[in-house]
Amino acid sequence: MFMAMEIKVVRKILEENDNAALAIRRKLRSRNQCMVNFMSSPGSGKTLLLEKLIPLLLESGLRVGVIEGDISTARDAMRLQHLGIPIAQINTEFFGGDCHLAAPVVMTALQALEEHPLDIVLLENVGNLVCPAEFDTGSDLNVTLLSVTEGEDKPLKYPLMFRSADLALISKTDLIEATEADVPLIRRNMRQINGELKILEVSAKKGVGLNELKAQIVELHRKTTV
Ligand SMILES: Nc1nc2c(ncn2[C@@H]2O[C@H](COP(=O)(O)OP(=O)(O)O)[C@@H](O)[C@H]2O)c(=O)[nH]1
Ligand SMILES: [Mg+2]
Repeated sequence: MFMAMEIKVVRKILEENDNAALAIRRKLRSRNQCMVNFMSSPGSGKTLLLEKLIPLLLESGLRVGVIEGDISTARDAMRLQHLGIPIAQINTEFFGGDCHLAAPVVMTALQALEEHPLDIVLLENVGNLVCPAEFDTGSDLNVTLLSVTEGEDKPLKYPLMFRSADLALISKTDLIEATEADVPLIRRNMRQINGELKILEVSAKKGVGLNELKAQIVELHRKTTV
């Protein structure tokens, strides 16, 4: 009985989330914007990647805004502040300490960015390889990072995160030698979980793969907007 009720509650939460995600997609289309959701474990390199990627997008003439999701602190937002772009910070500790960004919260952040004319919104989800994959944020592209320091087996151990991704980034490739990471095995494990997954190798530190990533986002913008 208790179990049945619990399942019902979870279903209701996910249903509400899906409705909010739908509203976000409508809002993005009406504003001629697209949104990209970056997910990974804490420390895989999401913030540094954004810091290096955003100047390339700005150079292409695209107006970029960021939604930063964290349980606590505005540290990542502060790291991006020097780029001079609009940033909305969400701290989930004020919404029950969620380990992910739920769509209703993302909607609030989008509303906070509304006064700025933007083409692209980049969303840095809460660092976690499990929960963010369960909640549709209304984004047009889900990007999952896995750094070469995390172990080749992680796509197999955390399959939902790789199943819900459109694009996987194997990050920190400048550390391949030091970690002796088996990149072909990481790729095989990712593809075993999601045969459709696009995979890109990047090093934010050394600037590797960033132009390819930029090109994918420019193309996404072209496809989703008029
Ligand atoms: N060697 C190397 N270190 C990186 C790279 N990207 C991020 N880092 C470092 O990894 C740590 C975590 O990065 P951060 O961007 O905060 O990851 P996040 O928690 O996913 O946002 C920091 O010390 C970064 O400087 C990279 O491409 N190569
Ligand atoms: Mg970060």
